[in-house]
Amino acid sequence: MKKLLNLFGLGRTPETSTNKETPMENMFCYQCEQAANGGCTKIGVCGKQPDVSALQDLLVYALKGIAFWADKARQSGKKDAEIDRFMLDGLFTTVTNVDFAADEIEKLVRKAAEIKDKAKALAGPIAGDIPEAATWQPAGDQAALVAQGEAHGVKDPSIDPDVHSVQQILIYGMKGYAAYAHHALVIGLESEEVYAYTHKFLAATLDKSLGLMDLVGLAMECGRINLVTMELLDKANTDSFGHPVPTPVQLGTKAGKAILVSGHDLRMLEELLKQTEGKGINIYTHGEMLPAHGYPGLKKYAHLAGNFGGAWQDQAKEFAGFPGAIIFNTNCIQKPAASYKDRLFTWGLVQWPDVPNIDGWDFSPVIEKALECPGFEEAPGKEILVGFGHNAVLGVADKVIDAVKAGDIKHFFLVGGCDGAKSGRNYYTEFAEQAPKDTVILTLACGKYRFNKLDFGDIGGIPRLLDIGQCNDAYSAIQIAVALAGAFECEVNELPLSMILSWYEQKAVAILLTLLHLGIKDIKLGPTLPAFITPNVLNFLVENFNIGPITTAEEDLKQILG
Ligand code: FSO
Ligand code: SF4
Repeated sequence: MKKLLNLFGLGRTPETSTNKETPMENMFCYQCEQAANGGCTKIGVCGKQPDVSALQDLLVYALKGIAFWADKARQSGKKDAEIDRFMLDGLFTTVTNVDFAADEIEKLVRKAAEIKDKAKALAGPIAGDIPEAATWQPAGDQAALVAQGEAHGVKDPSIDPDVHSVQQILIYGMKGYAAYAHHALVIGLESEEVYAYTHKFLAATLDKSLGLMDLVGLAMECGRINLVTMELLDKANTDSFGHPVPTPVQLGTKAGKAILVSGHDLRMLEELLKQTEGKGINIYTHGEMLPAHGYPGLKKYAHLAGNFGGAWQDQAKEFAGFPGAIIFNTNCIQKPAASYKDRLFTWGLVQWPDVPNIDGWDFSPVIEKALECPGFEEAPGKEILVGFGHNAVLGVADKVIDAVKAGDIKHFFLVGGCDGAKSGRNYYTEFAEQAPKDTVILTLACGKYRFNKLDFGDIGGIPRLLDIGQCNDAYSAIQIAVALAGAFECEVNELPLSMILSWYEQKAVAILLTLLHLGIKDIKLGPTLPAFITPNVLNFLVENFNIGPITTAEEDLKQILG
């Protein structure tokens, strides 16, 4: 166990497992993999300032108060669309690399106070104790709000550390699925079940009577709700844009003006494509937008020209070389460098101080900026393949199954998840490179940029690297695994399939909870374990799911294929 903890990098910061207050802290946040020494305490490694951190903490506190009343209201059959939808905005706003603007978060906190009063009126008189978060009122100015946020931060020494750890896992899982539910809502699909559980889960974090295993049960349920949400988003995307089909994507550039779109929201990309049609502007995808090229309803636009750059953490050095306008429609935005800040925009909930935000559907300022910029010369490049969603892969299931039965495909690896800046992430490149030639690699999310420009060849016409899509397309990966298990008349855990996952932010937490809810075992996780997992909770995960840390590509491949 001690070796395991050391491998995961646990035990490095005793205060995160004991919740002990440490003097001289300006803030405390440990929700993402970048967390400095178990928690960012001076300023976020992501660039989050202490005032923004406190305001985000206050927003989460306010959401808990809303959830308390909304959950009670639902128990008596009453609900309200504005309350439900506000929960998604609030949770998504606090996800890593989404909103860095104190003024915008202040607006949301004040709105949360109004929504709480609305939810309270909806619930009507109730019996029993009412938690402080449900009666909280916002202070007068931003500095006082920050002080309130500091008083309601992540740490809570009054709670047992293991209970607190699982509470945080639950909250981070909710933040993750709130992002997906938000994308589906933008397209017009929402789920009563997702809303009902969102209130139930957040209200549960205020309930002092719940023990460790109650919360573990809720965290597993959160994994189920994330699956429901990913299915909803899959339906929203495929109903709107068709099922992805295998599609080559150009990594070079076309002559002409250019706009770069980074993020996950496909509906926003579609609207921009419509508004730029015939204007001599080419649209390029960045980061998690890459899978957009596989959707028939998006690839039909001839000016969806290609993909530029790699994963999110390389934006500062890559964007300097993009001669057009750049827009983020979701995470992961970083502090803009002066070399491109004057042509940067955000959309929707994404905010950076002093960077113009498009609130709605009029992209004229972005288009005007692109027309002012020089644009690209013609410079064709390499092509990579995307578009292997569940429909495309299951369409050739017979071929895949025959290849397995004939011994041509010996093993499948799902090598996916988020990318990040740590050097240990080279593991994923090495793993993909060293995977034997008779194995197939399925990939998804931005972690794919560690190896998606390499040539892997094919096995009897089946590409050895299948890009399933964005992180939410973990839904597709699950569909593929379940279908293969059905074909081979076995459980998913008995398939020749291993999951090698990388995590960075809270959507990865939601997906991990989904995999645990489905009973998936033997997951290898890296580059380090979340700082919000205590040794006892880790022990639980190891004993029940045999989760292990990544070691080296050689060792892990040997152990898996042994
Ligand atoms: Fe990456 Fe960022 Fe998809 Fe995340 S762009 S890190 S899990 O937001 O969403 O994989
Ligand atoms: Fe640190 Fe991550 Fe929190 Fe940013 S989101 S403050 S990097 S733990």
